This record gives sequence, C-alpha cells and structure tokens, in this order.
Amino acid sequence: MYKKAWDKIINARYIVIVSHVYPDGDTIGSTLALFSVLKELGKKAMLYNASIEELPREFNFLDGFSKIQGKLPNFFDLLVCCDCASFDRLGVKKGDYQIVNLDHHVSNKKFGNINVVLENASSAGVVLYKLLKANSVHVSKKTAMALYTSMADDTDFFKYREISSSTFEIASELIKCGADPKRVASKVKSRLSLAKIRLIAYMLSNFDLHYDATVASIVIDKAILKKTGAKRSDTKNIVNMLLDIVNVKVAFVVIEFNEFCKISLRSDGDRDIVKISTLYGGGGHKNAAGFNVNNSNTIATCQEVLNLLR
Ligand SMILES: [Mn+2]
Repeated sequence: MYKKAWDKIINARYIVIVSHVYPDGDTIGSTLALFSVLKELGKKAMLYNASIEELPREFNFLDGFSKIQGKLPNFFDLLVCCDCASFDRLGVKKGDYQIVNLDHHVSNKKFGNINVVLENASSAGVVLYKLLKANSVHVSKKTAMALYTSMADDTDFFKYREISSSTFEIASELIKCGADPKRVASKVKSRLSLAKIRLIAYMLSNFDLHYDATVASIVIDKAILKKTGAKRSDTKNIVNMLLDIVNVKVAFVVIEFNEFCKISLRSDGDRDIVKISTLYGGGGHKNAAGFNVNNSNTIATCQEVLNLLR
C-alpha cells in the first residue's frame, strides 16, 4: 500500500496537494510536509485549499503556508489529500485525475484510487510520516516541522486520540530531523485572536449542564459571532474547554453560521460520539466528531443529541 501510493506520487506529472475545507493544523501540516518533500525531489506540485479566505493564521510560520492557493491549475494528473474523510471535504470537482487519499478518520469514505487510511494513527501527519519512512524518503527540517505541527495540533499537544509510545517515537524522530517543539507550541497555542478569547469568555459564562453535570453544551448564534467578531476559524476546538470541566464526559457546541449550523462533539474514554455524528451525515473520531444541520433545525437537533447522549 505504501509502495503503491508512493509510486503513484513519484510518477505523476503535476500533483495538487489538497487540505480540507476550513482546515486545521493536521491537514495544513501534513500537506505542507508533502509539498516540501516533493519540492526537494524536484516534483511539480502545488498546494490547494477551497476555503483560502479562512486559513487559520496560527500555522503561517510553516514553510509553504503562503503558497497555498484557492484556485486549481488547468491541468493536473494527481490529487493527494491529507486528513480528508470524504470527497466533499476537498472542495474540488471530479475530473480526469487520480486520487491518493492519506487519512486517519474512522469515517473515511475511501474515495481515492489509492487509500492509505490508518484509523489508529493520531493524525494524518503520522500517516504521511509512515508513508515517507516506508519508502526511505529523507525528512528535512522543513518537513519535520510541518509533520510535528500536524501531530501536535491534532492531539492538542499529545492530550487526545491514540497516544502511544509510537506517537512519541515519531515525535522524537521528527525532533532529530529538526522539528522545534517549543517554537511550534508558542506559534500554535499562544497567538489566539482577541475575537476567539471573547468567544471563549462568552462560552464559559453561558454553557449549560445536563444529566448531573456529565454533559456540557452551548449554542453560539450569529449575534454572538458578530458581537465577538469571531470567524469560523476562531471557533475551532473551543468545545475542548467544556470537556475540561471535572465530571463532564461529553461536551458539544452548536454554532450557527450563515448557511448552516455546525455541531462539534467531544467525549472522553470509551464514549463513542462518532456514532452520533454519522447519524447526521457527519464524521470524525471516537472522541472528537461533528456534523452540520440546516439552520432551522438547530433547537430540535440539540434536543435530539441530548436524548441520544442520555
Ligand atoms: Mn486529523
């Protein structure tokens, strides 16, 4: 599988590397890592993201970030996506090209011509790292920084997901290759926007508790987004903070954007919330999942989720 995927990449003429819409650090880090590898090998490649106007700026310290484009080239024969569970996460049209799908979501739809989907990997960055290692590809400092960022961001700095000795072995290898954990942490964790801080302040003053304070939830409507100045990227992972409350086992936030409403769920231990998100056509992981609904369904959906959680 690793060999097939790499052969496909190495033999392509022009490769488009795609991160998912409304990207996070995992999809950005892994695609930038692949871009730096391909550039070092002299391959023709470009970086594409369909929601270019909403790239999370905390990752702008990574090499290649400024090269991400919102427009596809006229010709390309291979698309490689990282961290994309379904084809609609790519924000591209189907066409005359092949797809290599590198991912770690349990909900991955295996839509590629070649799918390297490792459900136990803590991030898509780990999947790419294993692909590179299996093919004896050199990991430069640039590549290591991007891969380390991908790993750190998707585990919230080694706090969530499948964290094992192998996670730290890979992190250790990346540090040997030049990744700088302190620099990544300070860039990713300590440059929050004022809007995000204001949104968190609202959330922490207004959340609800259910079922003996084992479930925490909050609805963030358009008026709150407007008042705090928060953009979609500012809402990323704020739900984690509700899960940090002692005794809370599941937390979810309902955020009303203009076109649709996004529900993000988090849980701890064996509480598998991807079972809930897939009921609504969403996806994710056992402890971190999400889905979108029509704006008019918000209240009903909120109640349904609570009933399911009971
Ligand atoms: Mn991921």
